[in-house]
Amino acid sequence: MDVFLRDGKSIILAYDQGLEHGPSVDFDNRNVDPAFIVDIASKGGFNGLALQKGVAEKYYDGKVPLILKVNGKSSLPKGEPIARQNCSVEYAVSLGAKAVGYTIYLGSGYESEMFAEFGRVQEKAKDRGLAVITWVYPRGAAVTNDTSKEITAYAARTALELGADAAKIKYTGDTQSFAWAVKSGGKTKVFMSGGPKAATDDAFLGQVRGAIDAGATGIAVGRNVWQNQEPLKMAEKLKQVVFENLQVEPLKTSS
Ligand code: FBP
Repeated sequence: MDVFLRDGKSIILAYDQGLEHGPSVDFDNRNVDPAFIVDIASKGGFNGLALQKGVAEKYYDGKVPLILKVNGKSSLPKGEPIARQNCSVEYAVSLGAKAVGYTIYLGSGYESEMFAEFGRVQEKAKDRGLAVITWVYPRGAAVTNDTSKEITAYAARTALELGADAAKIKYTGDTQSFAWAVKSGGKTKVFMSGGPKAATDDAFLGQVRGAIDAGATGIAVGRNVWQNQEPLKMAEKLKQVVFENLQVEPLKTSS
């Protein structure tokens, strides 16, 4: 994971929403272009960039360490969520990835299939010297609240138990409860996931402050950066909060 860290902390830019949500939900005329995001990643000083393989093949410029998402799904199927592998670890290596990313829907009726597939991906990635980052999102009929203290801690712990180097999980809404998730993750580094764009920059920065104060290693976010009218200014503020301890009121807002 060291390649993704600066002084033990990290800001990662995520751009797989084109697959996960579809272009008409999240994108405008600027951020629909992957080149716009790849440019933000390097100019904004991000420590990692998460892409699906097709975007990486055509747009990745090698400037920011790549996290290759090796599974994913669209938003169209209904029912219990499952995201299957769509890219091999070997192919991720050939694209220059320094880590693989894998989403697990904790609590889904298909959870055990994702656990098994993740296990195979994790072992191959370790063999090839890649870091393993898992997006652990509690989801499905069995999950009533995906940002509670209990379920976020379960998400972080699942990542530890299954061998991930880092877990990307939703924010609980306050520092104290998120600290339990960070503690539950043990040596698996915890990253806060962003969620839909917050009402104001300060509202989002407050969440980031809260997560970092809780002991999170960093953030792995997308929409709150590249949907911002001034993504590079947002990147600067994020770096101040994460690396320079800028104080922002840790707002009690959930992602
Ligand atoms: P955002 O910061 O834009 O929420 O991105 C984080 C992320 O995990 C993406 O990598 C992924 O595409 C998306 O959220 C998944 O969102 P959802 O919670 O709707 O499945």
